[in-house]
Amino acid sequence: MKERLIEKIDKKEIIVGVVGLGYVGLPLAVEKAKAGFKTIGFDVQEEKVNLVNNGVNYIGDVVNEELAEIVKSGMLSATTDFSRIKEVDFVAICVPTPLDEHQQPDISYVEKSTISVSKYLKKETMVVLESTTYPGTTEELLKPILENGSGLKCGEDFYLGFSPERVDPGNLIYKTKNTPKVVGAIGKDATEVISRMYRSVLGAEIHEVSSPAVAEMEKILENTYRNINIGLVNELAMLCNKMGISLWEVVDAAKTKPYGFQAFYPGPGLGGHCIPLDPYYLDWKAREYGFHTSLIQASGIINDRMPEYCVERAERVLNDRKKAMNGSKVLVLGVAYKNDIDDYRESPALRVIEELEKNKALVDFYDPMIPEYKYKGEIHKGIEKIDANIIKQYDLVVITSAHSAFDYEMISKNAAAIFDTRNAMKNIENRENIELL
Ligand code: SAJ
Repeated sequence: MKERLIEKIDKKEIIVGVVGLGYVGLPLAVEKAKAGFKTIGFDVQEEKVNLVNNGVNYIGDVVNEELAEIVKSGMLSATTDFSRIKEVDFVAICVPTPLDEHQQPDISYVEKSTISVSKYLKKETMVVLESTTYPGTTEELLKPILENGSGLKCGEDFYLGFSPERVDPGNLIYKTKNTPKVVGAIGKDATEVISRMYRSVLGAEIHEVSSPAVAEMEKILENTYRNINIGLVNELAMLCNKMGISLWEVVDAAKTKPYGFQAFYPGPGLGGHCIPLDPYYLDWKAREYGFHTSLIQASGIINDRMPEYCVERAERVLNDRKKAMNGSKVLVLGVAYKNDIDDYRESPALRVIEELEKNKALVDFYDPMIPEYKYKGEIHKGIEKIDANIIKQYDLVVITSAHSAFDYEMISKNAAAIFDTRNAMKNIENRENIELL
């Protein structure tokens, strides 16, 4: 099997399947097709499948023209028909791994996709999970499903591995193509062949590890590292405010150290579909070993508290101007979970708005990239635009995403008061109406 697969890889005869056409799967499918492998995208959402088949892009990190071209050439197509898995020799599973309402892992998307794949898995296929998950998922969950569903034997009839996605939405430098990738598979042959498949597509280092669990754990470490360091600066921001010190200035000073320090900055909380969630996959698995990941818990407590803390600080800004939060007009700028993207999943801004409304403030929001958002089943519509007259109408402007599209000079000149949770106003000289987190 190994030799035959290596030959098919080198001759680009491998048919690729990508399950899940989201912010990980679609860029990967495009890269595989661009590298000369006929690629079939699989998704349960007909709308995504139709957009892809019409060459219409919906993922910020994919180049519109590239998608259109690669689809037109016939190298990439999409389907909801999972029976076509029997056509592929390599399948990457890139489906969401969210948390449920109790912050417990929801592995159901991975499970369902793997069951679908297992029904049509044929001999001499490589199967790779890319979704961020707890260490053990590939060997304990996927392997038995694939073997039982297909009647095939892992390692003899198919290869199975884990290769974590590394996508930083909006990152203009590192894309799927040029970001180093880790591969951990069950058995040396599987590792060699799966790594070779990735090397034939990506122009970056492919780092092989000894098992899927090592690869699963390293991805969780990457994101937990960010989660905990953001928790650290959020906690220090609350302390520094009491001490009359700007943590932003402190971090900028600390990052002059050319080694051993990476700058993280406080914010209104942790957004996105990875950093706030992934560490809880490890925390959940650790308890199987009677182990509690105390730092993940501690960081979660701090990060989860930031939206409320920001509203308390906003209330103080109004109070300093003899205004009650109750009845004050507040404009929230930016609902995206981070700057210059149009994604609001897990965005802390939504909880800031919720808290402001609970305190009976009259809240509007404006985000040039997000005209409306859905939260707890309700649609929230933003105002159409901002200008000097509109800004003047509010008692307080709260900046929760520092989009570069905002005119910070205009906002500074016309806002009665500004609570800046992102240091977006860092270049504004006149600070008298600006309060910094
Ligand atoms: N944040 C802070 N302070 C910081 C950095 C980030 O409050 O110093 C906040 C952001 O505003 C955002 C959240 O944390 O709400 C997550 O931000 P992020 O910069 O980690 O970006 P994500 O979640 O879009 O993408 C991350 C990747 N980002 C970077 O490495 C910079 C990376 O961690 C993973 O490849 C990716 O998640 C993933 O898919 O796992």
